[in-house]
Amino acid sequence: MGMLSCDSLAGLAKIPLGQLVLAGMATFVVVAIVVNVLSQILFRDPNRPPVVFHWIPFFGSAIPYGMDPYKFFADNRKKFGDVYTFVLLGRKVTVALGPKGNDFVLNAKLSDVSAEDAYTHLTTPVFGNGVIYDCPNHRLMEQKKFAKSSFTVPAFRSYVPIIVEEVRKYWLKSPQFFGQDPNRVSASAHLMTAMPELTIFTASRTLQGEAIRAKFDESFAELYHDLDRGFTPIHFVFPHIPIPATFRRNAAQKKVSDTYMEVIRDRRQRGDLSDFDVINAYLKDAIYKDGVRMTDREIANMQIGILMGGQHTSSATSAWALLHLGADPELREALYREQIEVCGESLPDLTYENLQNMPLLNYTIRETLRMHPPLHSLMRKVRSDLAIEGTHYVVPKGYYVLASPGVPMMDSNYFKDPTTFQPSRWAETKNEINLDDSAEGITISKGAKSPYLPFGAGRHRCIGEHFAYVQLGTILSMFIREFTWSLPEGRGVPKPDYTSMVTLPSEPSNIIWTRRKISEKKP
Ligand code: X2N
Repeated sequence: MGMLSCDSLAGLAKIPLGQLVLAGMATFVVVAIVVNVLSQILFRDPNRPPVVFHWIPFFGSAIPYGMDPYKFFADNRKKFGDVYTFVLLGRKVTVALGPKGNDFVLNAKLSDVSAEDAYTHLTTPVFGNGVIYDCPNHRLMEQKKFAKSSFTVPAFRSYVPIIVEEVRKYWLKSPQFFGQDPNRVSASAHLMTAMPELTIFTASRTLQGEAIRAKFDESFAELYHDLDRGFTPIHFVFPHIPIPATFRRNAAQKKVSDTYMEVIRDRRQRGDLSDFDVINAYLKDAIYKDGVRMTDREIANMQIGILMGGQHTSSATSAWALLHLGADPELREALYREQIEVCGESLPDLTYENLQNMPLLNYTIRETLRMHPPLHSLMRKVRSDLAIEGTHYVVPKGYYVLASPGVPMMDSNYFKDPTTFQPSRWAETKNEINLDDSAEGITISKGAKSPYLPFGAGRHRCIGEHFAYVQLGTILSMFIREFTWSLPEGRGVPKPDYTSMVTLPSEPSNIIWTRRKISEKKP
């Protein structure tokens, strides 16, 4: 020890400062890693879920989780079972897998967990203040109710013809879908451009009205694009990271919100609230039980949330559905026959009632959501120490809990040949999935214990499910009636990409479209 003498100190003085600082930092990192590794090996609290081994503190398992969450969940399930904790960029996240895990996270008591504490850093800069995850949960519960009149059968009945019209308009102005050229038989279109556009046009027109829809032909598309680029896993981790995407997100939020406020004032002035859209729904109903009225700003921000919610999830789902149909011509033709059986040989414009009579179409959507639920991780932040039933584990306050409904949806214990896209599997299943828990031989009836939860469960369950089925059903019907299509040569359905907010196809799939009417006339 006496060796650390004047000699070595004198030696140190000769090393340039920069190198000393670097060496110091390197030493710090090495010590941090060693301490982190040793503490994982040596200090295992039997009352905490096991921790996924990671070399680098803070960073933790960010890379394997971020690259392929389902592989990460499966690998660690083999080691630890259904419950374990991993470190994600400074957060401790306890995963709870399987139907019971879904129930544990999604049906947890309000006093125990909070969605807003988990999500607000990401969503509030995008949606704006005062709504969704930027308010107490009882406010969100009422905000969901205020929107209800836009998600009723009469509303859906009015939406279907509007979506039909929007899809036609889109094809006519998009050269990728032949544009105005009546004679072209085949063309190719980039799916991940087309589906987000079709989704935003149809959702904005139905849920927010003509005035807002019209703005997407001008400035709004670019502004929403800026909001999208601020709605990423990076912004979940670092909400205010000083990069251009963040500044643009903030500027776009103000402009978009201001625009909605103008439309809101205009609507109020004109006093015509007859359409079913969500702006009207809030103009009519948005007074909380305690007498507090939602402000125009809050109603405006709600519109952003609703459109962002519908946008990513629906456009990803329609893209996956078209990809699977492109890979399975027989299924696509069966869907075409269903259109004719239900609507008649001349295929008059689709109605909401028609959609209700198309089981294969609805099974196709259901199957797409089984294999590609848009959200792979649903999180809550723990507010007070949470015991996990049937174990000795306690998840402490400050941790996150994570449910991944997609895990049982791709598990052979619940779905035969889970990696095969097979809409007909749903014909054999009762509407209500009552899981027979084989381990305990008891039938579980509670909602969140279902193995099929693409729309979540509990108080935060999706309110957009039926709208999604109407929107997807109508858009898919339009494609099925008009085109045959196939995947680029030698390609199958692409692998998923998990690096954005929703699970997307990893390849920019250029689909080859052929128009039925023309190709069937000219043999
Ligand atoms: C940097 C790869 O990528 O290692 F939109 F009104 C509107 C919030 C859900 C957050 C999931 C973190 C992933 C880090 C990867 C509305 C319709 C909603 C529902 C690490 C190197 C949004 C999942 C956060 C993945 C973090 C919030 C959506 N219906 N829309 N390293 O939901 O509902 C809405 C609701 C979520 C997350 C993640 C990484 C109501 C990497 C490489 C990189 N997360 N996360 N919606 N990671 N890497 C929505 C729920 C609401």
